[in-house]
Amino acid sequence: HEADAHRTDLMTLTRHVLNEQSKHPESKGDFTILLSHIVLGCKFVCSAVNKAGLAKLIGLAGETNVQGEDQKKLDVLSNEVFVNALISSGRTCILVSEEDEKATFVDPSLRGRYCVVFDPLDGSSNIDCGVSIGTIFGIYMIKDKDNVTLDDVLLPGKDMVAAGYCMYGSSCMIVLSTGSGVNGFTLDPSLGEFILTHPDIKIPTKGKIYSVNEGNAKNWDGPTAEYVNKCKFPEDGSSPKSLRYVGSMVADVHRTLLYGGIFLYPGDKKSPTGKLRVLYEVFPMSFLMEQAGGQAFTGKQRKIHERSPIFLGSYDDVEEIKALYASEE
Ligand code: AHM
Ligand code: MG
Repeated sequence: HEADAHRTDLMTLTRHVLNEQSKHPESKGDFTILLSHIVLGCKFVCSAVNKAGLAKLIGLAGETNVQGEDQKKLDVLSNEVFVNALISSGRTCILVSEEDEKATFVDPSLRGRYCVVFDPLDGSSNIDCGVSIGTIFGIYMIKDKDNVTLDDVLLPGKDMVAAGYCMYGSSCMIVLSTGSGVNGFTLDPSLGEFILTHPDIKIPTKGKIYSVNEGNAKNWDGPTAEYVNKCKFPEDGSSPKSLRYVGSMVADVHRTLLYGGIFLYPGDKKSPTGKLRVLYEVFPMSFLMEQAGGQAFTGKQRKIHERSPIFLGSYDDVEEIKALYASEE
């Protein structure tokens, strides 16, 4: 019967993307090939994260990354794996990684039409204690692969053709949007395949959770402070929201996507542009939120490692904080 059919007729990520691409007669399978290389990177990082304690992979590699932070071995490794996988796919032309100061322009002989912006291993402060971490990526498509410049990736998030993340948590999951909804795939370790487990994810229109680093409250601006205060002391007689904050963007956004609520990393007096990076953290997550029926509002920075405040989550919850910022102007 039906349950058995599901067990023998698996909707893998590759099959799902092939199905989606077949709706576009002009597609030549390039996108499917690109994604299968991203999936390879995710599987490698997943296996490395799971073995990290055992293999003594954890520890400082003795290098600092472009933002001057200590770089852990796993970050270096993950970056190398993704860069190699993306270049060898033959489908990319520009890569922007959080770990590399400069964008990588792929050799013309290996060039394809896609630009990938990514954070290979986000949530570095959580690596050593075994808390969920993740990979975040966004994909742009260029018109002319023989004539590429950095401007081809310095584009608004809404111009992405796809975005997603992989969470290395209690299970390994890829959440992906190619511009028609959001789907979640869980790695079946015995098969080494990502199987569609969360079809057509829709975020609840309102949630009961807010997620923010309250340790920064001293420096918050008016609207953020007022919003968080309202979460705790609602004026309309509703119950207060619960606070959940992992400190790993992928885990915090994943929970927000599934349970609803709001995630915020605002700008404040100390860091007016917040902490999270526009291209490979803020834009892909905003793309996913909007595709899931939620919303996101961000800044407008346009340099490869630039930061921006971010507020994302359930439609109604984001609407509230947007109104507070609008009334300030
Ligand atoms: P990282 O790139 O050094 O890992 O920093 C990004 C992380 C995000 O995953 C998370 O949302 C944020 O930093 C948490 O920052 P904070 O510790 O300031 O709350
Ligand atoms: Mg990061």
